[in-house]
Amino acid sequence: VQTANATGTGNGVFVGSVSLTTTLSGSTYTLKDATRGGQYTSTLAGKTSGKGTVYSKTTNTWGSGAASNGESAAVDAQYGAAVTWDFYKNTFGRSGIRNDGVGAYSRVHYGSNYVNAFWDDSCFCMTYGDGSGNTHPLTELDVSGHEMSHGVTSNTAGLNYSGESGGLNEATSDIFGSMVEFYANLSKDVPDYLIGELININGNGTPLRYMDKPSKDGASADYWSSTVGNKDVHYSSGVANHFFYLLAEGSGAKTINGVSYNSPTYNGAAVTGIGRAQATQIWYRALTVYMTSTTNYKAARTATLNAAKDLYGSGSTQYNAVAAAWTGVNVS
Ligand code: ASN
Ligand code: ZN
Ligand code: CA
Repeated sequence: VQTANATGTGNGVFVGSVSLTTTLSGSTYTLKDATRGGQYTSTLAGKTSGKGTVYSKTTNTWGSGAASNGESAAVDAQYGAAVTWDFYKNTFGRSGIRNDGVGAYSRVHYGSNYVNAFWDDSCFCMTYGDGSGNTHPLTELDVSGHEMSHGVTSNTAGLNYSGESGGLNEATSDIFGSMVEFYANLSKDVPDYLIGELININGNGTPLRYMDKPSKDGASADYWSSTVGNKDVHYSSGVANHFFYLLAEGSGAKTINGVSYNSPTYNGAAVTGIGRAQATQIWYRALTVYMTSTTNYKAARTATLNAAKDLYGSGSTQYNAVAAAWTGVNVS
């Protein structure tokens, strides 16, 4: 049989109506994208192991937008993998999570009432649960970008997943997950500095995390302290999430895409942001060139200053903004 790329239409739970590159083999379409390293999406149909069954059918329209249609979560996952691929390719020239042109596959409908999503290096794959009541899939775009960025981190800096390096690992995923959201710029998932704002994981409509002021979640750290490495990595990440927000957007009150932020600083001194594009380049270069498995917050300051020096020069506006943003989160 002949195999060719095709252009399908998806209707996801969170992404809305999107175009998907699929594969036509004979008269069967599969949710597989040969233009992005062969990335595909399969269903585990409630199981918790195995590669699952790749989505396939004789028409090239997928999902209905409703979570009750199992294909809708698959559309989100396949689109999330595509946008994450494009973000890394077009922002940094990185070809896939390992920079080897190979796409990661995604599995949806993992287990029952599973309220999480995760990256796994050993299968080189992404997995999503269906959330509480199996009605709230975890397939939001910033979650896709977050989880697949764990793969990038483990193939580059290799930040250990505990202590301060674990917080930096988690923050790297929140930072790039959010930048994937800005890259996609969907009208149904308006880009923001909130993590998981659409999946209603807390049951009251609040996001999982806030980058402008991480303590708004009731547990994350806004500022470095000598005990911050004792916190869960999803809370010690707050220091670096806050640093990145300050670097990109600056301190104080700001409204972006209709969302209001108010980012404080430790010393009360104002920080002027340099914009998302340059902040993103600085973090990526720090991660891929300077950070190692044991990088802590102090070393992250040095790593990002080195990256800013390489990219924009020592003493540049960008270099000085990196220093000011770290000082703003009590990392000196
Ligand atoms: N969703 C979680 C995370 O990426 C999974 C985990 O605990 N590693 O942080
Ligand atoms: Zn994570
Ligand atoms: Ca978000």
